[in-house]
Amino acid sequence: MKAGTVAAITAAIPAGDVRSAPPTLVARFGSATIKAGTRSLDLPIWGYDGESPGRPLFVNQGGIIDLSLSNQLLEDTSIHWHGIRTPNKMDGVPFVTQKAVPPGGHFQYRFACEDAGTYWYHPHANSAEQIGRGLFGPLIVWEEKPLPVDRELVWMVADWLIGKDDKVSHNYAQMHDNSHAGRFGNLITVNGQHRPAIDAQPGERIRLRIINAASARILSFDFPGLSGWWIALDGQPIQPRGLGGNPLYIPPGGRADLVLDVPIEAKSGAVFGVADATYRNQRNKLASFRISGKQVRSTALAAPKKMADNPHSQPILDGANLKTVTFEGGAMGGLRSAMLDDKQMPLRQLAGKGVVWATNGKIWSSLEEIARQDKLFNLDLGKTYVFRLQNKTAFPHPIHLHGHSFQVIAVNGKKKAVPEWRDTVLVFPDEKVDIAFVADNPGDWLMHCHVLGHVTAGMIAAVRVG
Ligand SMILES: [Cu+2]
Repeated sequence: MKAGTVAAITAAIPAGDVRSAPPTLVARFGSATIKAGTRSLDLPIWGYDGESPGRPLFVNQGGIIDLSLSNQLLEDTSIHWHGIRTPNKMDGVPFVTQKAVPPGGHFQYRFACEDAGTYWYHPHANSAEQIGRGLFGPLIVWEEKPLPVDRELVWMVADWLIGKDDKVSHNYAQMHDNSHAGRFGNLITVNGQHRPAIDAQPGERIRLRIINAASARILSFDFPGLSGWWIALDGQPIQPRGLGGNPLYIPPGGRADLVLDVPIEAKSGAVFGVADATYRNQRNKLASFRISGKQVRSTALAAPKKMADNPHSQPILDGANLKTVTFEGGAMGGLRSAMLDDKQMPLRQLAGKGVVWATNGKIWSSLEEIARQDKLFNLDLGKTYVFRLQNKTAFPHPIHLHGHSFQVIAVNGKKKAVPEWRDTVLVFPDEKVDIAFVADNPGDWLMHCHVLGHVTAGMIAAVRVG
C-alpha cells in the first residue's frame, strides 16, 4: 500500500451480510461482568441472546434484515429499529404497529435496508426498564462505497445505576427522575465495558460509530491529541466537520460517526484518552486508545469526503404545511393541567398517575390509547411538513420521529445554511427547532422524547401518515 492512502475497509468487526448470522435474537436474562477500577461487578441484565449490547447486525445497503425475535422474558416485548426507515408493520411498537410479543412468543422482522448508516435496535415495550436493563444492540448498514479506513469500530454507550452494595438499582419509574432530566447511571460503559483500552497503531485511520443507548445521559465526545472529522449524524452523511469547536451533543437515541486519525508520530505505549464533557464539573473518561504496533503510514491522509446521501425524499419548503408541537410539563415547567386521554386534569392529579409531560396539551396514557385515539396529527401522504418543536419545559428533550428522517432547517427562527438529516433532535429549554420532512411512509408513527423516563411519564404521541 502506498503511503498516504488507504485501500479499503479492513474491518476488525465481522464482515458479511446479516443473513449469514443466526436468524434469531433471543430476548432473555443474562449477566454481565464489568470491571470498574478494583471492583468487579456482576450485574444481572436483560439482553439479546443474554448479552448487552446485543450482537451488532451488519448488512449491506439494500440488503435484508430477516430475523425472528424470540421472547424469553417474563413480560411482553418487541424490537424497534431506531432510525432506519422500515414499513410500518416492522416498526416494532406494540398496539400501534404490531401485537406485543408475549413471553414464549416470536415475531418475524423482515425489511430491506435502503438507508446506509449507524442505527440500533431496542424494545418499544416498557422501554425505560427493558432498555435500562440492557436490551439494545447496533444495526450497521454498510454503504455501497464505504469510506476508506483501516478499521471500523462501533461503540455503544450506556450507563448503569449502581448502588453502594455494587448492585444495580432497578427503580425505573421514579417520579423524581421522570419529572426532571431522567434516570442517570453512575457507571458508563462502552460495549459493556468500563473504560476499555483499545490498541491502535500510529497513523491508523479509524471509523468510529457511536451509539448513545443511555436512558437520559447526553454525550459529547472529546478526543484530546487525536484529529478527526464528524462524518454522519443519526446515520445520515454530513459535510465532514473537524473535531474541536462547539461540542457535538449526542443525545439518548442519537448516533454519530467520525473518522479518527491516530498521530503518525505517536510513540508505542502512548495513551489517548476519550472523555465525555457534556456536564459541567463532570468529565467522564469513556475509553482510551493505547498505541502499539508499527506505523501504518508516513504521510497524513487528506480529510474524508462527504458520503452519498441516503435516498430520502427532499422536503419542498415552499408551501409546506407548518405544525406546531409544544412540549410542556415536568418539574419547574409551569404546566397547570393537561388532557389525560379524554379528561382534563391538574398537574398534581397527573403526577399522581405518573405522567407529567404534555404534547400540545395532551397526554396519552399508554400505547393502547395512542393506537385507539385520534393521533396528534393526520398527515397527507407525499406532502412536506414542517414541525416546529417548542420546548416550554426546564429540561432538554431529544425528540425522535419514527418511520422518517427529517431535516433540521431552523433553530429559534434562524435558518440552517446546510440542513442536516436526523431522526432524533435535541431541543433545549425555550428552544424552537423546525424540522422538515416528506410524509412518504404510510402508517401510524410515534414521535417521542428519547429520555426513557420522560416516555414513561407521558412524553409520547403519534402521527398518522396517509
Ligand atoms: Cu424528554
